Amino acid sequence: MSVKKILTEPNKLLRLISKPVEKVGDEERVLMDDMLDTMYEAPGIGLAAIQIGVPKRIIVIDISKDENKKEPRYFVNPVIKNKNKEKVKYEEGCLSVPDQFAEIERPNTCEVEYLDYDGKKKLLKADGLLAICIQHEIDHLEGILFIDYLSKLKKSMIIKKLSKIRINREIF
Ligand code: GNR
Ligand code: NI
Repeated sequence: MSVKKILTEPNKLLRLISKPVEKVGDEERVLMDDMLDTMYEAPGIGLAAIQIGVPKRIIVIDISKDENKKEPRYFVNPVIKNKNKEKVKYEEGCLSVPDQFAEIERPNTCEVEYLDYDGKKKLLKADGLLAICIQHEIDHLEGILFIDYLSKLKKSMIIKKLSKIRINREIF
């Protein structure tokens, strides 16, 4: 179990399309454990493998509020089967877009088919924050960040800010 470095925009790796996992084996389980450690440490409610530089279609999520009752969820090769036509707005953030937040509109419920930690096929009906988080994480697998849904102006302002922060980090 180890905490990895989270990549931040602008980083080309975040734009890769992640590859499907052929078999959920020990290597994938070690990766999922590391992702969870990294997510809890950040802290965040979800993480896609590409955020720690691994282009595999794996995400982890824990939306539980109580720190003493962790509810980790693992999704390998997740596919959204059914999106609700009804949309909801939610103020989103992203560990790869630090300190930036924006209201994003997404379907309010969805069904997702995936393999679990043991490689077993599952179907989950999600709503509320879980539905939003699943969609945010699956976007990462396609190289999409929430800022891509904003106007060109808002998006470029955010990228400009993040680029400056990066330059400052390199100097100091
Ligand atoms: O920690 C996170 N919080 C969050 C809040 C609203 C919508 C989506 C998220 S996911 C984010 C962690 C992250 O960047 N996952 O990719
Ligand atoms: Ni994110």
